[in-house]
Amino acid sequence: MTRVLSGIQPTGEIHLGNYLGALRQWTVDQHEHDSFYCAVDLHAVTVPQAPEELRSKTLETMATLVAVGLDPEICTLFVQSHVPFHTELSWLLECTVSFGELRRMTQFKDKSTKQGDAGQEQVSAGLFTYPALMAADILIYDADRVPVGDDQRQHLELTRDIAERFNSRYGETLIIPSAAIPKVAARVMDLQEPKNKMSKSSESANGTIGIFEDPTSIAKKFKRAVTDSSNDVSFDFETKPGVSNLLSILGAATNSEPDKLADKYTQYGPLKADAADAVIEVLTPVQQRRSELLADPAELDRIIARGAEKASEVAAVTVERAKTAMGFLPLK
Ligand code: ATP
Ligand code: LTN
Repeated sequence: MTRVLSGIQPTGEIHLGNYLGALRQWTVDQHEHDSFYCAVDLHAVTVPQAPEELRSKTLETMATLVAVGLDPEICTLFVQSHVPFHTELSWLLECTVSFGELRRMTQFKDKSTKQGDAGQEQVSAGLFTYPALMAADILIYDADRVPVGDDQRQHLELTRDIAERFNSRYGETLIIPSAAIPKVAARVMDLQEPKNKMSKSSESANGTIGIFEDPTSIAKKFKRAVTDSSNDVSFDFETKPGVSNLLSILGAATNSEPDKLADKYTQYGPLKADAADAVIEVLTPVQQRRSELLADPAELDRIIARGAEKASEVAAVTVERAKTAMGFLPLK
């Protein structure tokens, strides 16, 4: 059976981009493949996090994963730091990937440049080696398929390169994974700055739709969404990024093709209203489920503990295999 692994950072508010680009694919995959999904708290601390906030966000993220429809009886849901084998494999992979490869990662370039010239020297070494830990997350479960949004394409390519290099140095040990990127809404853009991706760490509150936002606020944000100068409705991200983003969101929420939807509209107003309605319809049941879940914290604790146990059983075996291949002395 195909193995699936993916992760989400327990930081900020989970937004519509996370949902349409990643989480929705996870809920489908769980029924077709042996699936592992985690809150990647070790990735979150590559930038400073307040301890209390990290704890509460990690719990909330796990509640959200269940609320979007991931069933802990069908897939394995866990918190990354509960499975310490990830960091062990990560070190082996840090010694397999090169400095030059890590330096070329656009996510590192973007996040370190955001700190400004003086700040760049101060970014954590963890932010730089982040892709080796991500490769470990994937390779440790022998994952064949990794459902992610388009922004993770480059990290997936690097994961494949790392695995291939490891195998050619030490013999066939790791499975080479593929990225599974959705056809529609793989990169949901900010509603206010449609040239930037909707992001948890964005400062544009009006451009980001939280998946637990109330319907009135969602409708207001769509109404105010930045569109483009000419008035026609067509699907072309180059020349009409704002309108194309709305068409993609509507397409993803209603399972239709954005370019065909464009033919139905002659004005921006009705397109904005329909996109808002479709998003509210998709998110309402998710919002209801999360409220029920947060009312029963013991159940969530049980899910998290069971997930750590199931994930550790698989991860322990892969780390041993990798260590043996590299020549580490077995403990007898
Ligand atoms: P940040 O921007 O602060 O790094 P993020 O919003 O990218 O955070 P992550 O936890 O890093 O959130 O991503 C979780 C998943 O959501 C990943 O698979 C990622 O590719 C996907 N994703 C994130 N943003 C978008 C987006 N705007 N459109 C589609 N998919 C997205
Ligand atoms: N780097 C990803 C989060 C992430 C991930 C993973 C995704 C960490 N480990 C393993 C898929 C598989 C991000 O920033 N969205």
